[in-house]
Amino acid sequence: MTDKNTSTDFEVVIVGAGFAGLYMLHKMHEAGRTARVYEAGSGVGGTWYWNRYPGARVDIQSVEYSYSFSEELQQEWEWPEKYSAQPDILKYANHVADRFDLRKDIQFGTRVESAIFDEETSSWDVTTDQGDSVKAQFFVMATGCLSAANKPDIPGRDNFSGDTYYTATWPKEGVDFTGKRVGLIGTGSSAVQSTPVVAEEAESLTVYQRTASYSLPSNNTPTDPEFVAEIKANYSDFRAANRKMMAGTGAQYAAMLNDPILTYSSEEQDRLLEAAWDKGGFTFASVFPDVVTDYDANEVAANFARKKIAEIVEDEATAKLLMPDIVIGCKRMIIDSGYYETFNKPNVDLVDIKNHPIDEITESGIRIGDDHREFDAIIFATGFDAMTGAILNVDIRGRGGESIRDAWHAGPRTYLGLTTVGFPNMFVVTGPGSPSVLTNMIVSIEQHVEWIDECINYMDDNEFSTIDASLPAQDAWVDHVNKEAENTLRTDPNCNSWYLGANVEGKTRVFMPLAGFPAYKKKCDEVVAAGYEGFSLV
Ligand code: N01
Repeated sequence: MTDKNTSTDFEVVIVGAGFAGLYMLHKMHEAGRTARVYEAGSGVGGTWYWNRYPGARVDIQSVEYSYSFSEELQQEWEWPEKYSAQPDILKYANHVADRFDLRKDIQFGTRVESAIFDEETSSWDVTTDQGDSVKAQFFVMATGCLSAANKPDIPGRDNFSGDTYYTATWPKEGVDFTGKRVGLIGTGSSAVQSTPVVAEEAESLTVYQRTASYSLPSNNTPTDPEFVAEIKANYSDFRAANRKMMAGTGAQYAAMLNDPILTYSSEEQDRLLEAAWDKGGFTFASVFPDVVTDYDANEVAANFARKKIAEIVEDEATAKLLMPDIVIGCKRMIIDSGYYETFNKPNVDLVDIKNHPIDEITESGIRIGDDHREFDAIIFATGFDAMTGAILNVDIRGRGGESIRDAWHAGPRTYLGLTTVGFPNMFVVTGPGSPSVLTNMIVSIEQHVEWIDECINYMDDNEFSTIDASLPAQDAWVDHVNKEAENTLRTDPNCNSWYLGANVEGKTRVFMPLAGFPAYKKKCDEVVAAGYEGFSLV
């Protein structure tokens, strides 16, 4: 099929059918454009398609972690729980795909292998592992920030004769750990969510911890019908209020935002932190504005969290090991359902590997020095090559055949987190240099998709065929993102977060997202109002 206007096969090729790809496709349908989505999985849902590990659930309440673009959709959909579990979120993604008739333009089971910019025609030549070779004027990477699994090369990894699982690519049919001895590597969100569920089933569970994490109780509940009715009565106001928040979420708790923590007496600090802890979820993380900017303030909140661990975990030595020694909030906070309590179970054990990494994975288990433990299954909850991994996994070449891998060799460089110089007509949804993972992802996805859609319409209306960011604009933007990061404790040298790429061996250490949704959105709107300032349009 050849598009009638541009002699390309499609006006837009979109990579990924997660929440970003689905909405991008919907906007293209609304605008009457020809579009094709390529999706490696056999279904929609992106992160919620792949991350089917036991206990997977969202950490932002579902009335917020859902699309706002359709009033009918947000009115009709019912979430069973405050923080929905992965199967319910996947159900929602499938509902959206059907309701907006999206499947007809999604090719499943297809991984995009390369995208080469053709300077003659100002379009992209895209190839896939299924033998497709198509041309499109616009190329949109909707590949998600946390989609390329990090599979650390621990010696002997492939020698294990038992079952090996990665939380980021969990088997569709599920796994039954009943009667099994399980080793679990990692203590990030995926590990913290799966630990209590695996511990319920398994004969024994041994958790290998390199860095202790701060985890907050979700206090998840079944949906409160009164609360939801109240929101649905004024859903657009509720969404608008959240968009005004730094992270695009949490307006409901804005009243709890207080003065700097250090201005309170220690009794008051305790009382306020206790109240935030009891409310559950990210309330605790956002209750004081200075916790992510001031070391002394941070230590107050961190000590409170450590005290909570000591209260919950009965074995003193285990409690001590579980107490994090890093800045609170420098890594993404975790929301759990009974994580620390799990270490009170007789079949659960914690092995600290901070000072002595795993020596090898053997045929039958994991060895650290003389300590060899045998397992029937090993779970790698080892996270992702975040923000850039999925982009760099595709062989993308822009002007002059320049590879994006070369362009980003010292860390990602973007203008607005949406585009990168030398790669015209290519957009990244929630790319590095945008608020993305520091926000409710759906809020950021909607804002990016709408910006891209508006940009393409503008190009059409004004008969532009090519858009590219300018180098000075991009350089200034990268400087801005770096400066903003330096103003927080998230770049603390002792904190090896995936925000910094520090969880992946050999990856350049650079803070990739940009905090502050409202200011970012304002900037994007100003760029448009000024006739796409910082871009060259041809
Ligand atoms: O990954 P992580 P994740 N040897 O990178 C350890 C989102 N998410 O999948 O901290 C031993 O946080 C690593 O140790 P260290 C959310 O944004 C959301 O858990 O690097 N250990 C760490 O403990 C989250 O932040 C939800 O020292 C090794 C763990 O593996 C993001 O995804 C649920 C190792 C990886 O933790 C990533 O979370 C799940 C090695 N060689 C995920 N390599 C929600 O709640 C790594 N580790 C919505």
